[in-house]
Amino acid sequence: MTIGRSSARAFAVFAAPAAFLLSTPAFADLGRPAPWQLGFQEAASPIMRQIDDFHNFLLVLSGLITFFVLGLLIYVALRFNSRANPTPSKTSHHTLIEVAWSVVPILILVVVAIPSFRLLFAQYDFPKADLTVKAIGSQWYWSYEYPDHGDLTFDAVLLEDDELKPGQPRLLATDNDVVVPVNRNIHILVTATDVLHSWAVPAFGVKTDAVPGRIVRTWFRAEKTGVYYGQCSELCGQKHAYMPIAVRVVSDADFEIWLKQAKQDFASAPSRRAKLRRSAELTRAPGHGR
Ligand SMILES: [Cu+2]
Repeated sequence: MTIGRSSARAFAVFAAPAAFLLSTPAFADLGRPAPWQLGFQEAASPIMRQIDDFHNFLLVLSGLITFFVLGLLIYVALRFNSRANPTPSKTSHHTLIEVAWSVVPILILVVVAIPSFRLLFAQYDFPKADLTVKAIGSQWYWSYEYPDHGDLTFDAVLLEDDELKPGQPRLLATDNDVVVPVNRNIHILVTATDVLHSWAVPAFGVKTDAVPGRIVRTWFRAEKTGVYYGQCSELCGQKHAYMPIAVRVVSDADFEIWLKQAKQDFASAPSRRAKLRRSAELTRAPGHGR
């Protein structure tokens, strides 16, 4: 009776956090982290959904293995301690058990490997691009080019606290968002001008290193409109934490409107890159710092 009640309590202690981990945070806004979030951000692309499923599958599998081993340990401790079992058996080999404990882990690894490789191949199975965007990492901002649309190019720089509009998250919002159409295959060509950076947006399941002198490709298809935030995810220096990524997913019609406006705006606006470079030169001028 007491054993039944305590094991039920033990199950509740382990099952409750597991259920919480498995559930997507209902209180989170799409495309951004939430306070006290434990799991991933809500998936907004088919690949991220696959990553979620694989992660949950592994969580359940490793949970079952853990509870099985825990159960064995408890059973052995209770059943075969010196009081319960004063004259131990002298058995030292058991062929069937030895084969079983070699073969079962191999089977478990095969069961893990199959969906793992399926996911890996899906991530590198590029569907035909509807739009290509080039993301260029620099210390400490991202520049974007839209090679399908002439020489459209702009920089995306972190918004300071006093520049934030209501609803914009601190340390994630940028002055210019990367705008892409919803339900389209977007290829992102990622590179860098100075050191290693990494272009990552968790809700899309995308993270790709930006390597100077090399172009690495990744892709996503956003399934819902909204703004999705990410950060540079390769330690790139002093202000690594201050070069966020903001992707605004809009309808096809809104994308066309943005495109027309962006071509005008970014043709005439002074390059933020030039401005930043000038301010960097100022801080290096004699009399400043060292
Ligand atoms: Cu960086």
